[in-house]
Amino acid sequence: DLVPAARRLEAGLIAAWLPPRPRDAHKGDYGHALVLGGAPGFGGAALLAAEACARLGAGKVSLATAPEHVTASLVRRPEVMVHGVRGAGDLEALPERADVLVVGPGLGQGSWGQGMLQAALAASRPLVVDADGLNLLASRFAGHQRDDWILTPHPGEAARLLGCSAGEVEADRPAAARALQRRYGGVVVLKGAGTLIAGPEGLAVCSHGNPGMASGGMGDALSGILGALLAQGVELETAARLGVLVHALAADRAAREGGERGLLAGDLASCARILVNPTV
Ligand code: NPW
Ligand code: AMP
Ligand code: MG
Repeated sequence: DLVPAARRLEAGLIAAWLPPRPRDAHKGDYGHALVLGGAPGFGGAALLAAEACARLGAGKVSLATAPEHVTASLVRRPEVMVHGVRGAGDLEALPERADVLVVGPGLGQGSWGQGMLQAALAASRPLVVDADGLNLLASRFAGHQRDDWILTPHPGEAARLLGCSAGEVEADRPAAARALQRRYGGVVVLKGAGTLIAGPEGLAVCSHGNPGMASGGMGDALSGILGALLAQGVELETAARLGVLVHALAADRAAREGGERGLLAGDLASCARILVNPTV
């Protein structure tokens, strides 16, 4: 057992952790998630997050991204409400109108990304913080601690958040995950083979997933999945555990269909959808 005392995440947990959908449900019952990201050059990251979020059952999904990404995003995913924002001022009340915010995929660390993160932090909504959102929490936005966020660092981001090297993170992943959770609060997902989830209830480990996931955009899809589960009212730590499990099992399903090599983040959402509909 590589990680003693950690809860192992297995497929049987999915059905138990998903809220049922009553016959008379409407989209307002499943929350409104807002994805903030996609600085110039990184539009795909935010779109992958928004798409995964929609596929995992959020009632409504909005995307706030750089104006140059609006047309392409709408062509790919017309179900998403896409807002082109030149800066945080263009957001107006969008963050407050959402139930959950996903901030970071393709955010960049320049003034655009900083303004978006500032607005997200100020909105008093549960957050999923990933990618450049984490890099900013490790630099210009240092010192934040919250109990209503999920942070999703890969080992490189974890190292920045802890002020150590990625090698040190990898040398004792459970210790790094626990240290991140103590320092930043909320729930921390330390990604990579054998993803760890550290939260108030302790440590969980996911040994599913495969090396096909070592490709650009995979983490961005995870952040959208987590946002969708929070939007549907799943409790923070359960959402983190469930989202990691569904993301990894979706990648395993996609790899069985087409192989690991060349697996794309965009392939995950349709497989993840099947997993959150256990009767299909
Ligand atoms: P190395 O060099 O491999 O040894 P960054 P990013 C390390 C966006 N994207 N184990 C790695 O180490 C993201 O959303 C946009 C050990 C390197 O030092 C972000 O906003 C896409 N080390 C932005 O790009 C698709 C590991 O971390 C560093 C590790 C930058 O994100 C791609 C690399 O991390 C991308 O998602 C591991 N398992 N994993 C799009 N289509 O728009 C990573 N490292 O510098 O934070 O860069 O992760 O690419
Ligand atoms: P990111 O680096 O942010 O794009 O995130 C990559 C995602 O793919 C994370 O969820 C990782 O846990 C997952 N991943 C990457 N490589 C592997 C691997 N070899 N085995 C299992 N999962 C992986
Ligand atoms: Mg990433």
